[in-house]
Amino acid sequence: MSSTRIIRLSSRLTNKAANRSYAAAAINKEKPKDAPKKRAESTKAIYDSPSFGMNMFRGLFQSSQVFPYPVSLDDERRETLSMIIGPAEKFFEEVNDATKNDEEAKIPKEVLRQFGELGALGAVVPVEYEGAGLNNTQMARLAEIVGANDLAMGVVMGAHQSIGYKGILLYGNEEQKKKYLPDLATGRKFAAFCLTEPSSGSDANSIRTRAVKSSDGKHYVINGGKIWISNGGFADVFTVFAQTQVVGKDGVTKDKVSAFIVERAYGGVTNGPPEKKMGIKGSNTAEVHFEDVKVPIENMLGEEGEGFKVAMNILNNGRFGIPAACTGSMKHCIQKTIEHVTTRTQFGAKLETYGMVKEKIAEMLLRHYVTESIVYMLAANMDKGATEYQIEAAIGKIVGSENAWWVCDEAIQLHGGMGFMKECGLERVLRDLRIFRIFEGANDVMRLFVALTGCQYAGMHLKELAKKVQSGNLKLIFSEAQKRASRSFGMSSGPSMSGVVHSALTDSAKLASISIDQFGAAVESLLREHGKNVIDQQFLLRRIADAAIDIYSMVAVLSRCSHALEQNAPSMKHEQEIVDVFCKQASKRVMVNLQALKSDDSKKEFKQLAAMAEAVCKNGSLVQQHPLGV
Ligand code: MYA
Repeated sequence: MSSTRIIRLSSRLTNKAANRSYAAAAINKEKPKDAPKKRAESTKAIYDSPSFGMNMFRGLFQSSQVFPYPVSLDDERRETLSMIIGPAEKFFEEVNDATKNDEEAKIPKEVLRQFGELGALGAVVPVEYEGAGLNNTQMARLAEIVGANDLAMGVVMGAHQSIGYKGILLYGNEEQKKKYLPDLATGRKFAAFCLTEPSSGSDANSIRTRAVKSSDGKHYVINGGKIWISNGGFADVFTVFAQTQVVGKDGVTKDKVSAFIVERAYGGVTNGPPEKKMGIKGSNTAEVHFEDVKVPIENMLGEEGEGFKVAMNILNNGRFGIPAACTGSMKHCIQKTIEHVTTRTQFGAKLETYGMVKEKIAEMLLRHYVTESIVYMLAANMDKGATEYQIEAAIGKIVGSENAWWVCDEAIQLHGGMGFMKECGLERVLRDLRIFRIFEGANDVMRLFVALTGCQYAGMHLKELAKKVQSGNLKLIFSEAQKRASRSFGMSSGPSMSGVVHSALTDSAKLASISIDQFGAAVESLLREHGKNVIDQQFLLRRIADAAIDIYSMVAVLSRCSHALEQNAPSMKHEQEIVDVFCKQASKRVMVNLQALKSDDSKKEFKQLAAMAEAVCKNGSLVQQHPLGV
């Protein structure tokens, strides 16, 4: 995280003037549709987020976005979706050849054209701009099909619409939408998202590409280079982020990122050759260079100097596509595994009969169920107008990409030698999946983002609590003292989920409740112990993030399974078993992670780990002597 973030965060955690809303509210400028009431008693009101993810950092169970399980499909949308699923699956069976795309490292134009005819390149673009008019839930289902068949195609699709022209949808004015969306939504033109630079990967704010306003004020001149741009070799329209000189309220001129719509046709836009990659080879990845590119002033996207927030919000908004595609990919791997273990005989019995095989298959099912539950919860919340889902989207990205990697890896393992052969098809999926833990926000950085965003929010509320306690609010003092006392005597059962979770899941819900409560307490003591320095405690932040991921996952599956039980779904018993086991496992992991935050043993271990890493970095290579001495 950048030093500006450290300063900002520390001031929020410690300064008197720290009472302000956080990221998403600031990004969206207008009050979010789901914004809850501000606290009346405070003059500088603290913001109460509607997000479950934010509130778990306070040990609270904010249920509005998670219970009942949100589904955003009316009859009409359900029907449209079933009309899309068939042709999309047929397209992958009959038109697209994922193996050939991988071998030839390209997807033929004609195949992309036919993909566009399905509406898949303008999925969430309103019909008035020639898009398919799907909502995020429908789009997620489509992404699932794409992910099950060809992740490289998913990347072309995602780079084009989830991020490439998403800025025009989210921030474009009417003129910009009318001018660009119809061609992009139909695939007559392609888009790319140009953020990353040689010196700026995870640290997205540090880009060097520069846009200078012309003296007549009619255009900007852009110079700079971007790397690893998906669709960069053939895109016609680029969302480009560049530093601009902005005069602040204090009259001081500063570099701030702005976003622009840039057409290749302007001239001065060139690209490098396609990158040679480990996976997603069918997709095109290339450098894109901008040399004295004259961009009309009306092509600025959003406000001048607000480009970083534009970029972050595009990424937040598009992120659910990753777990959606990964869900499909996992389904494909599980399907292949089932076919294999039910037909392959070894040591005189079918593989499916062995305990170790059963355990691996069951784990695959848990990971798939969790990811799928998060994807559709997230997509439905976005459809319902939620604007605060950045923690949930980051968690979805981490969970989807890591679970899919694990599932595919174990699918290969269960296939034995066959899995390692090209012919089986799983090695391509594994190669394709590897990048999903890296791009659109590396999972390590996403973990820090989850932990710090949540801590920042909890920190603001803690400060307010302290103020109220100091002012002698007796009722509050009493209830807080009671809460802390029952926690310290191990008597707290956490926020109740009864009434929202189905009664058949009561035991699992209790585990989730206790986890939320203990998590809130752990975040509080972490903030009290480290204050602003929590930002430097990455060993601890990682464990906070992992606990947060498990807690959100538990709540997502509890909600989905409650929905299935209420509907008397034929699969409800099976789902209940998944949830029972998952919550047992996840809550144990939460406790282990929280324990590690405070135990002296862990502190010692973290110090040792840091020392080891520092030693090899200082040495420039491994430190230990070879066992043979030569
Ligand atoms: S595209 C490139 C992807 N790159 C990244 O994702 C970059 C990752 N880095 C970051 O996200 C940021 O730099 C981090 C913060 C998080 C590290 N939501 O001082 P700050 C606010 C809302 O912390 P930094 C690619 O890979 C923050 O609160 N707000 O900033 C293509 C603060 O607000 P305020 C956020 O330390 C792959 C301000 O911004 C967020 O510099 C192709 C400054 O924050 C956020 N997330 O960095 C994929 N972050 O000023 C193809 C920060 O109000 C698609 N803030 O205090 C594949 C899809 C496949 C399937 C699809 C099928 C359809």
